Amino acid sequence: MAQQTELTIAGTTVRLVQGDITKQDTDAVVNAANPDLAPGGGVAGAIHRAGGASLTTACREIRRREGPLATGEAVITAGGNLPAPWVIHTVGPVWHGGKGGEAELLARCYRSCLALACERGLGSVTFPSLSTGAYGYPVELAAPVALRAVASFLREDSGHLKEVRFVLFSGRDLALYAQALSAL
Ligand code: AR6
Repeated sequence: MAQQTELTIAGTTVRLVQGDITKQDTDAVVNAANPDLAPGGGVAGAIHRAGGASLTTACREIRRREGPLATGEAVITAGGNLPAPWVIHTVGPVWHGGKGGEAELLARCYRSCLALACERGLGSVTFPSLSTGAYGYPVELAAPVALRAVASFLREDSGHLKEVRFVLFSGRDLALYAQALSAL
């Protein structure tokens, strides 16, 4: 069966691609951050490496001023050397088996990032698959939560957003997100 990788919701195209978050040319890319906004591994490591020292310094400054970032919240910095001019940093929930409100917290991450993007008048944003790496959230459970959160946000108020992109690292993850997109 052909995979569905695109859907337009209230004038915004939701698009799924396979690739690397640091190569995306949308107005913003989203970082799967830790509460300290430190480089770390996975998406965060890659974004800090590609963004360069100015990105890491901006994160350190926010951490110093505002303390640790709470799960589900989002902050924005310039993108440094990344193709995307902005990076929206959010902290996904750590998976503890699903009874600790993980789904609601994960949905809140997507909403916080989109709200910030709209507040800044951005036209496009790329998400990675938040929480499904080091934080252990099963991707087959995270994909429908992520896509439903984005869809319900866009149906309420999509601001200037023309595109919300998801970049999936593996073909398996892409297929699971495509399945969830088809089910919307
Ligand atoms: N581009 C796109 N997707 C990627 C990339 C990349 N360059 N690298 C990894 N992925 P993770 P989390 C995928 O661990 O679970 C960090 O150390 C990866 O395969 O980056 O939210 C932070 O500092 C997985 O599917 O994020 C935090 O401590 C997904 O992106 C913690 O990990 C998310 O994996 C956050 O964990």
